[in-house]
Amino acid sequence: MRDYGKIKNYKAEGRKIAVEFEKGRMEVTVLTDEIINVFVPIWSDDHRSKAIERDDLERVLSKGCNFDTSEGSTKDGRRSIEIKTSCLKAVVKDGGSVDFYDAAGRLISAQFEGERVPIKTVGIWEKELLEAEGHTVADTVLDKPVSDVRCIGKNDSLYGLGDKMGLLDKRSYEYENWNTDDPSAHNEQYRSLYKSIPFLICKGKEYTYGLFYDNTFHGYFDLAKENAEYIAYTADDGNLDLYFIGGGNIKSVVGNYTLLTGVTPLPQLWTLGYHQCRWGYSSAKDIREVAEKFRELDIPCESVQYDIDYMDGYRVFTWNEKDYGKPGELFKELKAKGFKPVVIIDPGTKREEGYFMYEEGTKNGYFFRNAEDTEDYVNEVWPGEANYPDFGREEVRYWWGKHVNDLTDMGVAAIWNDMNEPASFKGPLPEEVVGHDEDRKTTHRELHNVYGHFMAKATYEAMKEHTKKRPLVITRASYSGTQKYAAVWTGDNQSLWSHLAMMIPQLCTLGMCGYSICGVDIGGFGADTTPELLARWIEAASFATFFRNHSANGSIRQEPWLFGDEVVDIYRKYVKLHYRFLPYIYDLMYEEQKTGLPVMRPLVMNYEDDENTFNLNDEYMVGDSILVAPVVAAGERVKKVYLPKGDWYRLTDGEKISGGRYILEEAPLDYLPVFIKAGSVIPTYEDMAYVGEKEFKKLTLLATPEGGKATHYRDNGEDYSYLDGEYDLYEFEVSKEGKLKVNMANSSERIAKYEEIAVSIL
Ligand code: MIG
Repeated sequence: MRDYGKIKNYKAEGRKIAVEFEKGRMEVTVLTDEIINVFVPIWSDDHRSKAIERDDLERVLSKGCNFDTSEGSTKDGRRSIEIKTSCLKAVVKDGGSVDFYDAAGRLISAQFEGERVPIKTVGIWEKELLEAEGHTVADTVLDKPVSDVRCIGKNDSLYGLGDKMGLLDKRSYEYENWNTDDPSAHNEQYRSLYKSIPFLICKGKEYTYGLFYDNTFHGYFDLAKENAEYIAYTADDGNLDLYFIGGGNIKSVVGNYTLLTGVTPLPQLWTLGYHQCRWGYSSAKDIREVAEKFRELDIPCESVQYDIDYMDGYRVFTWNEKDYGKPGELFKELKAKGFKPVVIIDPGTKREEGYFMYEEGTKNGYFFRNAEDTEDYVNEVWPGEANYPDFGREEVRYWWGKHVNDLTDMGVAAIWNDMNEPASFKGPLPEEVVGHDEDRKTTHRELHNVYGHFMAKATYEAMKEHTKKRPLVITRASYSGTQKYAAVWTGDNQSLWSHLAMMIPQLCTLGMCGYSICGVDIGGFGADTTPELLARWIEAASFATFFRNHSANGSIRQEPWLFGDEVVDIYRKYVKLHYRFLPYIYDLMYEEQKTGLPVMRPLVMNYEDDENTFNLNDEYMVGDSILVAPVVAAGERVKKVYLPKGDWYRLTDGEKISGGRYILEEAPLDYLPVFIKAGSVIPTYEDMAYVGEKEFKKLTLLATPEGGKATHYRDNGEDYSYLDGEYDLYEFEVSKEGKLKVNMANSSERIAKYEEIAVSIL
């Protein structure tokens, strides 16, 4: 239990209240009326946040805030300091506990002041036996330098933590934040994956709040697993740097979290389309054949991506001419057919005399140093012995960025960052490995969880500056705030039904953590997919913002045409469905710039009072208007669908169905249950083979018989001219009779106009 002794004094300065205890100190800072930071300087006097950068902080502070500070005492006679805004009240007490109250004066998050009692007690000898047998026995370490244990309600739900496995409601799980590349089949009790996002949402009956523990060191969450009464966050090092986030509901908590750490920037339109990939397209011929087959079979596609095979001996920023021809040649050839080149880049840089990356990096001291700081640190990845760029330094990011520019000069349209946990074949990087956070020398202990973050930042900033287009960077590892720089995918899943099912909570959770552009490997990366699994997977993923089929070398190939005509037809149908709704997805991304709310979201985000949604794992919503209920179980031909209160319309036949209940939906293999909420107006496009194939001349507004309103955004889909007003903003109103009224809230003559805007009543 935390005990800093009695409060000695406190001082309010601007937004900050510095509290001096007998045995420690704490700063409470009011950022907005809905965000209060509690900072205990255990490791450093300043925050050293990687998630909240200077621009982010300015944006937050520009919101202004109002609060009062007063002294009081607790029921048990302890001295306390109360900091009260219009929305929250933080109460700092003798001993160092901090409680939070909402605007109605309800205690919503009290510090747990008892002793933690682990539920599992495995004796040392038992542990040895179990481990000898091959079992992993995790230590329950309670005594960590950074610790925050908070009471929660018996029935509270918990959401968040990024890409972690497990159900949507993370209650009763335990997790670790330590970015991990583990190729075995990710299962429900995995404690860590590739990303570390220490952001949680707690939802009780009468309150919802967020907890963001901004700390990049190895962190641990016990989410009411060891004890139903509390949740515990601990870390090996760093500060206790808690942002308590109010707002009253999930949407505003997510909005506040993205206000703090940034939103996913508006992407280029094409990036939201379909992508094909495989580790093992090992020549120009492979890529060309796959690309052509998509056109031939009339399945829309934007890119056939280049995995590590395209490099010369896995040396980053090189090109394997033997198998892929002259650099840029294939790009040009496929560009004529509408394909955009997307290439993978790993951080591990081959150690080899004469190789330019090695020479430049070594000469300038751009790589991580060993624990003694006597020489560059060496481990092994795909190219063999490799060094790790010290991405925390601006100079190193700039250097890396110049090579990224060489790629974009060659024609590369998007970059995919892999292995940036970072992965290492010869055991993990020791925590003492030396690197930097900007100019400050530090160790991997602090940097590990932000390695991918800084790499993504290096890549994004270079692409943005150099190409003047909105970059697509796809990263595997990330931290809070990386959403400003990159889209994410969930790494190496497998062709398993359980992994298809897991996609829904995983992507919904990433969305609740600010990652509005995210996806999983459709069909499954490892192991061998089956016709039925692939069909159900493309259906289930058809509204994903990162929409890519990818598979591993060594597994069976995963292009849809290898699974027979039925699968090809299903595949085409759902890729086309995705493109039909592309303007709606893009509109949601436009909205997301302002609200931070994701495209794909769990039902609980939209229907927070409906307990049937609290842990609904096999349905999701796209914005507020579309409900998707994919079949994610083998052999299932009837889907149990929960429709929240209100009226819904089945997309395929327009039948009206009243909600607030479960329905059974016949779901043959080629059918994805999709329902449109009454009162929706949804912009849709005509068929296309890829974005850019033809002008968007016709927009069809899909509306329910009630009519309704929609805002529709259109820009050139590529660059930043929209920031100078080069966009059209349509306000549509469809009457009950199906009559359309159009108002332009913004209009630019540089943006092409629709020749026809039609209304289609469901
Ligand atoms: O050690 O580049 O998650 O998407 O195809 C495997 C090869 C390295 C892991 C990525 C996967 C990619 C693969 N990579």
